[in-house]
Amino acid sequence: MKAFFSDHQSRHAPALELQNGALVPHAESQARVDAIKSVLPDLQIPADFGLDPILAIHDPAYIDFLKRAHNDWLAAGRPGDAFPYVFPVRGRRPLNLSRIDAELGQYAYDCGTPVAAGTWETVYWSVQSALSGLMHVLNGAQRAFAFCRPPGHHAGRDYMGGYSYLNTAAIAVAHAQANWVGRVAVLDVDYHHGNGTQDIFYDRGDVLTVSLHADPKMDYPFYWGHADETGSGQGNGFNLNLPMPRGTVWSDYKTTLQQALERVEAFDPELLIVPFGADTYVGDPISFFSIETADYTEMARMIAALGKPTLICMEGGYALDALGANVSAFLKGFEG
Ligand code: SP5
Ligand code: ZN
Repeated sequence: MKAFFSDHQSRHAPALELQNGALVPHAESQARVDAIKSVLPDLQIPADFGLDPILAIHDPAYIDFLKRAHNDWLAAGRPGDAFPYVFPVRGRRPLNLSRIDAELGQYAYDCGTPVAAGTWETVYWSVQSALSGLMHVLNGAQRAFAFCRPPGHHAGRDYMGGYSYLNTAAIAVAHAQANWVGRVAVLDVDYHHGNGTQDIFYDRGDVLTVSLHADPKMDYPFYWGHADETGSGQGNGFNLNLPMPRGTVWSDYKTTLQQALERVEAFDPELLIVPFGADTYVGDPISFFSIETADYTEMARMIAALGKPTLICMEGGYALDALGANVSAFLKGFEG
């Protein structure tokens, strides 16, 4: 299957993140790029679809902020990556503040998603990879792999978090629907709940969002991803969360995936988008499922059996020594 990636996507290189009380080397590193590239010898350079598809999902003020945040940080005399440290929680009135720290807190919800020097360029091209994969599918291919990096599924209309800045899968949904596509299903198989995607489509009945993930009672992102979040208004019944306990092995994951696939089948989408995270892998350094490399092939075969045109968007996966093999095992399940 065709895979899309731009070398601009290598620029983003945040040094540190705050994890469990310590500043540690950032898990979403450039080494991930090398690991995945090593199993994808024939990467296609994405076309440039411009800003409009991004603005179909994201708040223009947020996009403006992302473009200049790191420069504003440097202009304030700060070294390194731009980090938030104070957040406008519950009920703070909207204020038009231009102090970089105030803006960072307004647009971020965690301390793991700093804006680095090359962040804008990288996230812009990550979106273009998703859109190029999408257009390949809309032009008749049965599937495509968008090697999106950094991840996207935690980003909302006007917020970043979870290493995500622009929601690549959501932007692909909007662009598909700006063409000829009606119903789109998003089946998220990253270890973490796809909170940004859920938020963006929560009141929509023409976009089904399904996420299989670690129970947010125990794991990031905590405040989203619970089973009773089912959608609102027109979207009531069109969001399905399937949380699983830490330690989940493939045989149990498989049963839950079957449930997810039945829901997708009943929805009968014209297009399927799969945010894929290899952080469900048993050896992932920040996650706690027990999926083995070979299991990814069966996981993908089950998804492919739906027979829907499918765009796969790369999300997480941090076990550098196995990341290439896991991605390649997953993609293999879609072939033949
Ligand atoms: C796209 C994606 O996978 N984002 C994940 C963001 C998770 N950030 C918080 C990770 C906290 C991990 N704590 C476990 C430490 C184990 N030593
Ligand atoms: Zn993840």
